[in-house]
Amino acid sequence: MAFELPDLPYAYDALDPYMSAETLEYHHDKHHNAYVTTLNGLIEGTDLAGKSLEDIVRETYNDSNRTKIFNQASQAWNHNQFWPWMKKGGGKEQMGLPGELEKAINDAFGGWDQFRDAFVTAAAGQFGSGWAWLVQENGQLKVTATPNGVNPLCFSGQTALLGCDVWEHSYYLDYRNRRPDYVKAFLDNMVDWENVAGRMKG
Ligand code: MN3
Repeated sequence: MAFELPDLPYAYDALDPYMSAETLEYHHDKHHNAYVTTLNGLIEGTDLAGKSLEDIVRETYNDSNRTKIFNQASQAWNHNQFWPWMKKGGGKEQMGLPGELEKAINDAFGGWDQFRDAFVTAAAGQFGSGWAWLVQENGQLKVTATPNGVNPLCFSGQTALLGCDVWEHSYYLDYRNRRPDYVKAFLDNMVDWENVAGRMKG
């Protein structure tokens, strides 16, 4: 069974003006689709065919012979998560935070403002392409950043609660070089915080 590109779970213009229809169309239909179709070609007829995306990511991470497969598999997984991490009417300014998530953020960071600063700083400080994450590890929330397609599946004990794509293809049409403004808009006006809260364990 080959992997398939999941449909975007909302209309192309659902996140406008924070993320344009043009960005979503290119990002989903071209970039995400390319990760899926390239991955399918690379694993066809190998021992990885038929395995889950999560298993392929974990098995190929840091394997210098399978870097190409890791890059495509991790980016396919990342984007599968990324679209449902956003919604029309999302973001803390528009929907607030679910109570249990607000409490966990307060416990870990001291408050929303401190969390937001830490996340934006991690995203802005990721040199080149990569992702910023809110992860849960040993019951504790923390912010991380990773290069290229590397994601929390690569680190045992980490659960990805939220990831922000900071590759230029994610924001350059709408924000040009202003990556921090994109990340602030992501947190404040795009993230589906119910989805994030639903990933918390314990
Ligand atoms: Mn992307």
